[in-house]
Amino acid sequence: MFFHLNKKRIVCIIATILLVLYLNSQIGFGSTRISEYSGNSEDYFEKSGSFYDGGIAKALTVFESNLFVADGDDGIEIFDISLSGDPLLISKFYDGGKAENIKIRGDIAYVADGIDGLEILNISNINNIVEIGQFSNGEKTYDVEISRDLAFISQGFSGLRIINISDPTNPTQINSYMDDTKILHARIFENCMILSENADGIVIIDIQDPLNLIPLVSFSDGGKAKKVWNSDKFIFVADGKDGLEILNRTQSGELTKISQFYTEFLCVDIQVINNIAFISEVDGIFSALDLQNPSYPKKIGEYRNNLKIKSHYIYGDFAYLAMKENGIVILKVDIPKLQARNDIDDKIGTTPYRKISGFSTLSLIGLSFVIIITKKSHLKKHLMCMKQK
Ligand SMILES: [Ca+2]
Ligand SMILES: [Ca+2]
Ligand SMILES: [Ca+2]
Repeated sequence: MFFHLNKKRIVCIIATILLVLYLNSQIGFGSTRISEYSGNSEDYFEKSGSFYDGGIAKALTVFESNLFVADGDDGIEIFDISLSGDPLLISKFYDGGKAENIKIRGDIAYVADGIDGLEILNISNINNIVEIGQFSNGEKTYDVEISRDLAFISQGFSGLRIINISDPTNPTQINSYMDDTKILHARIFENCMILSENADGIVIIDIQDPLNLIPLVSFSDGGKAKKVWNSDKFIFVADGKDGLEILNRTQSGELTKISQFYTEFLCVDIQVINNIAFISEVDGIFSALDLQNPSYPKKIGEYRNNLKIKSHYIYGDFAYLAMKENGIVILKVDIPKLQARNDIDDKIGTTPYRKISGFSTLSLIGLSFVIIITKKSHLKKHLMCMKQK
């Protein structure tokens, strides 16, 4: 040993280690940092309405002045949202299955309907919704994305199916993609598709030629990819316990993670609007993050209600939340005020949630302290030896 351990030094070292461990438990070292966000939810999100009549609200979308909700065992519910206050239920459609997601194109609604597969509904007369086509292969369907004459349906371990919908009365599978992972969600951007593969992260596929799908790149580093979003430069992953991850797609097409925002609960949904990321956490937190510096996302506003959130959809000045067993909640979102808050924060500087992985800064400070103590005692001993000489 290069120094002598006397009682005093041992006590000093133990005290330092304990202090470092305590401070770590407060600030990081494998745990989520306590939020320093001190804003009031009412500052930016004002609850304007809600609705519940059974079912499991899983996904929603807005078309014209109507809100379409994929409501699990209740099928599809349509609300008039042109009036302020609670949404007005104006129509329903259910014929078995479990509505997981819905997309609207013109007069047609495409429903990912669980075991019922893909259902194609004519919604031109909202009071008399009629099923005009269905693709069913006995596999559970979780999500549907539409591009040109094609529907891309996510079927969990049964992969992604590409369905020709040019004749909506006769949807036909033309191709599929499978890679032994659970595909939950798909999002189209440019000529590509990003797949959320749950525990296996995300994969980007070139879909220019739907008959020849080319996997381009994938990214996975733990977590569970539930939903993805993209901007010109970045891909955002709602990654379960890993929170929100922001990936950069380099010139060569590689994906590199540039930042991570740890959430309190599982991060289940993401949508980006005007440099603000809106994220949902499963146990009732809906937040806005400033993305002006994507390497350092900052929380600038949040809404909490302690109910489960499955997904959200921002449209105009409103956020529509699918609250699973609790129906839907509508929030009025003050986006200009959130953006103004961005600018203020840039001046005063705030600290977001941040998980410090591995050895945190404090660990390093503590370690340096221990080294200095030991070095100092070694130095002292060395000087005393020199003196004696
Ligand atoms: Ca319902
Ligand atoms: Ca059905
Ligand atoms: Ca991850």
